[in-house]
Amino acid sequence: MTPWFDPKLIFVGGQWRPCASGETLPVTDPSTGAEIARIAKGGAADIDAAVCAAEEALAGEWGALSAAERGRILFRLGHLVLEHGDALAEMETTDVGKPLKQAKNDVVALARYCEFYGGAADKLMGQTIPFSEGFTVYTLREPHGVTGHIIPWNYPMQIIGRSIGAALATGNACVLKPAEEACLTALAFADLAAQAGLPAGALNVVPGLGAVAGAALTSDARVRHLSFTGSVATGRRVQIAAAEHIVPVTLELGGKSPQVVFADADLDKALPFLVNAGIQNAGQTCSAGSRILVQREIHDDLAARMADAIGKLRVAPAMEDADVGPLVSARQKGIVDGFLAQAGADQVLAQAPLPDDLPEGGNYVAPTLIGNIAPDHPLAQEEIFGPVQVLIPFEDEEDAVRISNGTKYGLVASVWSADGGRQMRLAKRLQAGQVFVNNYGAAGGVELPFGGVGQSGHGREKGFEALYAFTTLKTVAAHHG
Ligand code: TXE
Repeated sequence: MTPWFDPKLIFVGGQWRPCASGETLPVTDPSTGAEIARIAKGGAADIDAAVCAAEEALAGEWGALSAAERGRILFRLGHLVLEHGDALAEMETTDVGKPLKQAKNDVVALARYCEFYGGAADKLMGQTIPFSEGFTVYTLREPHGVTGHIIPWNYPMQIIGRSIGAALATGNACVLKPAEEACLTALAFADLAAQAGLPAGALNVVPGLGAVAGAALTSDARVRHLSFTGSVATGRRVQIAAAEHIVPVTLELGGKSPQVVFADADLDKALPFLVNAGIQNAGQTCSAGSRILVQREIHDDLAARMADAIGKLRVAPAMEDADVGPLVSARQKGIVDGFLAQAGADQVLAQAPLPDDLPEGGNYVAPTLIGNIAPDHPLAQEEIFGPVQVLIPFEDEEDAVRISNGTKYGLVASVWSADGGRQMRLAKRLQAGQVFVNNYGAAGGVELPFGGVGQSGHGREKGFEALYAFTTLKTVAAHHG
């Protein structure tokens, strides 16, 4: 996998250039542990240059474009993403360690975001407001200005799409700080955006360490909106930094999302969702449905079915496109191994085998089903971010709601039941930003507003909602007598 651009450079003001320090960071293939490239170690000076370039873009060609023209650029960008789909997927697979077919899904999602927000760019409208005689009052939706985007390593393409797509559609100029573990597709996206005709400075990409480049971006007073996806601890820091300059923040901080399975559920339909929601991207998914709540009378049946399915999962290097690849880094594997060490032998209900011939330097963790566990156990409370599913029995609807809502998180939830009334009751009572009925995730749907409550964060991304987040509303009251 050799990128068509030089990954050691940063992309600022429409130009590729070295970062100010000239230092680089390694890009490691999680499947083997081998270094496959190097990226720039951007710092405060590079963030400063990127913010200057973004301000110039707003004052120049980018700021003067009509909404329809911004939309056209996003459409062209979506086409280019699909044209380069194979290269992008391979890049993501070797950078993140996700099986190739999952990276291909991410390519399609990125293109869909470009299409969705390209189409929406000229459809975001204000209102006219009936007011006193002698006035005409209307609202304008205006971009914030320079927007800062800090993204994690688990779904770079999807998160770039939902965040940058909406910000560009509404006329902001973006500075993107990708995660140090996975920067390649962010750089590729910047190159494709330039090819699509995006004016210089509208999108700037500066790889670098979170505590350095990321912190510089969050503390820059010229950045008028911050969008962050990552851990609760870093999200808190981002929000504190934003408070210094009274800047709005969108935070998406992951979860411990429950899937509630009632005795009347169609288990044949549910099973693949219950398994996949926990092992997709080796469980490194913010919206992973990783807590399976199951009604007591079908607990043993469902446990046996899940144990059988999880025990048969195939783990392999990401390019072999098996069910589960490695985790992104040795650090992430250490976190997940640490969680698994908290499970007693009687709590590990099933584990997929790790083949003997897996490369030694890869970050592999066996997909695992945990059961016999109290709802307040750390394994049932904390985001593990690895291929681990936890099974918890419940007695009745009341019990299910209590356990479901009994964590600090609230990102996604699902209810599996044939009872229409129960579906509606739980959809209302489950504390989450998205609730799915008899499915999980709706295949990622770019159209569907997404975000959390509690420590899963606040603000909404995706869908039309994101366009409101990336704009500020101005009310104009004209007195004409
Ligand atoms: O996250 P961080 P990490 C969770 C998951 C995982 C844990 C740790 O549970 O095990 O977080 O992952 C940038 N100022 N999620 O350490 O630190 C960093 O460079 C500004 C859930 O990777 O939050 C990267 O770009 N930025 C999650 C981004 O923040 C800073 C996805 C995320 O890194 C910074 C990823 C700072 N001081 C992890 N420090 C989800 N919601 O999907 C770091 N960063």
